[in-house]
Amino acid sequence: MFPRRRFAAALVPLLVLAAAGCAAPADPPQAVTDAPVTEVESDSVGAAMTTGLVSSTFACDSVASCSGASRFNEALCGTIDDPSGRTWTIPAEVNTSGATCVDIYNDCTGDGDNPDYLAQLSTVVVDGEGAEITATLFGDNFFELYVNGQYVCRDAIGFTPFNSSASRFQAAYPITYAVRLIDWGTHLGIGMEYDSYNVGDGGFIARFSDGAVTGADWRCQVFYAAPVDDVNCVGANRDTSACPREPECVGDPESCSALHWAVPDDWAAPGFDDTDWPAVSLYAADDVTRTPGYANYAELFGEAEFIWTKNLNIDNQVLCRVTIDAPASP
Ligand SMILES: [Ca+2]
Ligand SMILES: [Ca+2]
Repeated sequence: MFPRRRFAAALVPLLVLAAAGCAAPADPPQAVTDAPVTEVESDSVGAAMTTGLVSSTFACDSVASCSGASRFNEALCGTIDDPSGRTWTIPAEVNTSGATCVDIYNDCTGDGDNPDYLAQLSTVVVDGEGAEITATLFGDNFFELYVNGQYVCRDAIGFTPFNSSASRFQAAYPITYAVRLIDWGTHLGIGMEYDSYNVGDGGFIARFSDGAVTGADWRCQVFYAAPVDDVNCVGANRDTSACPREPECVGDPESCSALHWAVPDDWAAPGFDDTDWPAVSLYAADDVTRTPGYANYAELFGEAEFIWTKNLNIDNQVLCRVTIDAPASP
């Protein structure tokens, strides 16, 4: 590490002086005090850390207001630099221009229940010789769906209100599903939401018409976690479950920190090696949401279960994957 070499070099004159029987200078060598700031990075955790709010914000969702009466929170993004100078996009580098999925329920830019959603689906061709599959999806707050490495669609509402979605695509087995999941926030960079600075929770559920569902065979990994006081709460393989849901910094929220891990370019590709990602954690629906976007359509999700990492609260950008070898039902 460069700073360590600088420190070691700075010790050499001291050792020479001591060997010669001379008194060491009263002031520490300048090379120590002007050493560059080290990256706030732990070898064991592998995260970059930032503290406080993003330095700038921008709209990263096409929805700027609701026509309906539901409480609206715009999905904004922002950027923040870590001490090494690397810029991170909060809450994630989402696909801001890709097609949105079809509404099942949307009381913001829609009328609520959309009984015609099946007729409104068009097929995204991922593999021309593949099976045609319809997906039912709900994310708290946001998802992007990739099938065999190809972007298919994204959640139409990034933050709130809560909505539910459908998609249809043609894909060949084995099929790799990859989803980018975000628990959005109001106070970008410190992982909290609303005027109350609540530490919100995430959750995602999906069912596919070939019988595949979100469940125990998926893997999920975190890439943005906040709020935290200290990186040392993070265990092996980015396990943040020992980090307190409300760290001490929530008393002075803008002093809270966030942890960032770089997203691999090929994270959604079928060939990406996710064997090091943790097994998914499953959550009861009541632990995630009771909003009508899910609750009124729970039967559409069949045996699917809500998934996330081990920490539903502070893990705010989560990527999940599964590969389905064959249809689960005829
Ligand atoms: Ca949403
Ligand atoms: Ca959260």
